[in-house]
Amino acid sequence: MATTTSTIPKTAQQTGGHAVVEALLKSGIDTGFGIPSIHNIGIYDALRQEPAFHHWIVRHEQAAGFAADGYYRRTGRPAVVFASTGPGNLFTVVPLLESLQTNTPVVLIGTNVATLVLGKSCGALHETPQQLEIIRPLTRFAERVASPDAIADIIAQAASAGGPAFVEIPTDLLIAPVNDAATTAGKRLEPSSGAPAEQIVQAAAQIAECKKPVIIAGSSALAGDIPKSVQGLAETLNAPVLTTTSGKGAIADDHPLAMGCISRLGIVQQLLLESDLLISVGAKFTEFDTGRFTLKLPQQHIQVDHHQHHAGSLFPPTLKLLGDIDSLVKKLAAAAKPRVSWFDVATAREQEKIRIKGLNQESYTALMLLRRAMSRDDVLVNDQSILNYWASAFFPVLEPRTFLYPTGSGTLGYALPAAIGAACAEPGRRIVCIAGDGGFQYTSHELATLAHYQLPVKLLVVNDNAYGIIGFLQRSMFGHSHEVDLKNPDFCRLAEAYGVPADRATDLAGLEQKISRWLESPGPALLEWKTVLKAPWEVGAIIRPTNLMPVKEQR
Ligand SMILES: Cc1ncc(C[n+]2csc(CCOP(=O)(O)OP(=O)(O)O)c2C)c(N)n1
Ligand SMILES: [Mg+2]
Repeated sequence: MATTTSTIPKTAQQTGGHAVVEALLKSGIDTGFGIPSIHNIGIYDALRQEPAFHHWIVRHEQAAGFAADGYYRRTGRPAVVFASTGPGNLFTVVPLLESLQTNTPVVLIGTNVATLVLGKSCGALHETPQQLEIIRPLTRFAERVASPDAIADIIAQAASAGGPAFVEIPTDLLIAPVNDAATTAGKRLEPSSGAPAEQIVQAAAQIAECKKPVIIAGSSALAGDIPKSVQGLAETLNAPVLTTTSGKGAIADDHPLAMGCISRLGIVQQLLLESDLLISVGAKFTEFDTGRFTLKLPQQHIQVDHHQHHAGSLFPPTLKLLGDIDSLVKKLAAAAKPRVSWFDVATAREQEKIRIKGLNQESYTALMLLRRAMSRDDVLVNDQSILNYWASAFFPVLEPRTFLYPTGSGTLGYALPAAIGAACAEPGRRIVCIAGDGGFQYTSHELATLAHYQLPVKLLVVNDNAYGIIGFLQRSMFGHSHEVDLKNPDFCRLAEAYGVPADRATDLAGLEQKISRWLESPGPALLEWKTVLKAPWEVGAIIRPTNLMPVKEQR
């Protein structure tokens, strides 16, 4: 990871706050999102003096967490969240959950009360019982700093934790002097060791013996050169490539071997039933993607992943290769002999397209309009709404790291702040963001951040004045809906009050007419689409699984 050198003059007295910023830069982290508070002002004073570090203020610590998550997913580089003792830290727990479940590295630098009153239950400001223990389960690494001299080492470990990490610093340590030598130590957590050579030989033999290989790429297949290596393996084997929802983009959807996302089941299930070997690469098989765990995998399943953490699932592999994903995939490709194709991807996809188009659903048409209006490398950030479920299943993604989706927690309110994180990663990059009226209101205050930095985030709010998907579920299970109707504000006036230009479409034709002006305007823009969409399960675009399958019945 590239590191940045601090520009703070070394003659000045170094404090714990300086040590934090310096250690972050040394660990390759130069971007953070947060809110200053009485307990972390020591850090903010160091940030003031450090132009190499890019800090973005948001309007809620939850948004800082989602922004850091979005920043990583867009760039592959971790960002930091600065939060304060108690409420500030606790507001980040849902983002930490999202990042944990998707192995997204983010570093929460949070404070605690001063050392003198730590653990005393004496009514100190923001005092929170067992703060470290509340947050620890949502991280891959959580540690309290006991002295300013320990800051550098602990931050270096946090930055290399391979998932969310929490560094808790009692507030007094941030303004206490630091021993200069100690801030340069910085040890990193060891990466997981590679798979033994015999396992690679075994995997290569299984691949050579199989007749109908399929590849599924997940979010860990988006990093670095892995997409190219996966494509190389697929081309050698002439194997169709599927992705998980968070792995969308690991292969360009217009590649001749790309078979799209597993969440749409149907054609995916047919392909997997025909196949005799699955190679999954950095993929997690979630309930959402697998039709409530009902998806049937081929008899043989070679799982390639980079860490034990990532491997646990209700879909156990028959052979597990843990280690550096890129080199493992390259080794498998080098050992494989070129073969002819066993599955007609183009025909299968064409037939599916005709079927889905024939359902005449506005959701699908709108997504195709959007795809045509967006460039290949524009980014789409999702919330949890009916249009997002369609996007998981059917939106074609053409580049790695251009499709963000809260698959880890399934939380509402992810899209706008994660889009902000993605937008901060690359000035000028257009980020499209889709949310429903319900989900949007979880974090709509972040319109202020959009306007503040004039970020080119184009927000589509699909307004059905309802928690629409829940209404569908209720009607389908109980025959009635209850407590799903919403009385909403005027979203256009709301956006305009924040300084974000807004427009409204009241039907699909209006959407089509307004889409290019909305996407091409400079800076942020909100487009409200008033409509009532049908869930993909309601119209048979995805066959709805009825029940959770017991684990035994998976194979
Ligand atoms: C934090 C959180 N609370 C509740 C839910 C359950 N939930 C999933 S989708 C949904 C409805 C969202 O409404 P909206 O954003 O308007 O999208 P729509 O379903 O109407 O398309 C709800 C309540 C959730 N996913 N996350
Ligand atoms: Mg809605």
